[in-house]
Amino acid sequence: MARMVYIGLGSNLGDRAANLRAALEAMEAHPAIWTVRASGFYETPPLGNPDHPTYLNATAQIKTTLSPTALLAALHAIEKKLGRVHDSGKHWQPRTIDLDLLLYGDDMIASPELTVPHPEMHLRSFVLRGLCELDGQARHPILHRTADELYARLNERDFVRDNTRPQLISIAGLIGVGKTTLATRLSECLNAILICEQYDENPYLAEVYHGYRDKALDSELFFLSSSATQLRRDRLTNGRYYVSDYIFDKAPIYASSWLAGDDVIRYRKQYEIVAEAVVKPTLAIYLTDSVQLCLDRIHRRNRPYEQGIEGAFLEGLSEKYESLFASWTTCPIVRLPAIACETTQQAEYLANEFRHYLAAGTTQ
Ligand code: A4P
Ligand code: MG
Repeated sequence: MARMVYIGLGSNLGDRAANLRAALEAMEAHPAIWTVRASGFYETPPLGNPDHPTYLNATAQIKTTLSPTALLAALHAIEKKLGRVHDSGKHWQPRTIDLDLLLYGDDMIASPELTVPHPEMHLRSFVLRGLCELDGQARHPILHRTADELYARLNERDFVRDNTRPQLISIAGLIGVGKTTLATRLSECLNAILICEQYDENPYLAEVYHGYRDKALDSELFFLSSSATQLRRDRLTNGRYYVSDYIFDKAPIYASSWLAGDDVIRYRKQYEIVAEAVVKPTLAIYLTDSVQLCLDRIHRRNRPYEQGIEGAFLEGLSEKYESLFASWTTCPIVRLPAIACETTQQAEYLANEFRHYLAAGTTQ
């Protein structure tokens, strides 16, 4: 039976467009492969080594009766015919043509010579862009997300899993959206260290909420110094999993809501100094819900100083979060409605998904 398969094509040596066309023709010429469609050819910056030549990438949708391993052998034969030289000692060298097996129906394969779905495809815009063009509804059988959903998480960037840095998942979102509950559950499922914002230790916060604006700079600097200490690079272990119930980059959002005049400049200077030494997230989760439901939770949890928070204040924060994530390029950003993570089972399901974005963790 013929299976629907997606192939990623890349070239950054020689006549790149001719190389991609020749690879598509060679697939078409194979008696057991039918090229259904190819995406456009996209110029992409090299992932890995910025000094390498830029790539031309494309994605092809084919039908084949070949088994996955026979198909991989056929793709290698095409690479060889088109002049690809494999330098076994070196990874990711410039190449005339690279053919990666992205999806083979909804099969999941993990053998020494073949991993399907391609283990990095959900981290690469240069793969997903073409895939979305062909079929945005194509499903990743492990992540259970469509190509459109996975592509939207990358903001046109490409990422790599990197075990030489701490594996930090940071959860962002409005006050009362449920960040701490989700962070706690995810940290349990992932055996990660939980990092929680120390709002109850901030001696100025209650006064600020009660309208004493002259305490706002102290309050914001307290949060800044506390989170910069929690996330300082020399305190976190490379390869270890962490989940934080806030995202460090939200600090200026709150500061701009509370501060005015010279305080903004004073705060900004401090922020730039400490931000340098803070671990960047590997994955960001933006938890969303309606302002009304956030207000309901704020009233239910009944922290006295929060009871004066108004809908308009949350609307303003929400706009600022939206604009932060619209141009976010630090790591993939997962937008998640609060309703999708209310139970422990949902959290377990999400933890399994998010594991695919992290490098293999250390065991200590
Ligand atoms: N292999 C395992 N699973 C697969 C799969 N699903 N598809 C094994 C293809 N091959 C798979 O691959 C090495 C071995 O991976 C194969 O022998 C196969 O058994 P390779 O193509 O021989 O070597 P490679 O391409 O140097 O390594 P790799 O890991 O495939 O690199 P990638 O992932 O292809 O990345 N930047 C841009 N902008 N565009 C690019 O296309 N490509 C790379 C290389 C780096 N940066 C890039 C691009
Ligand atoms: Mg390859």
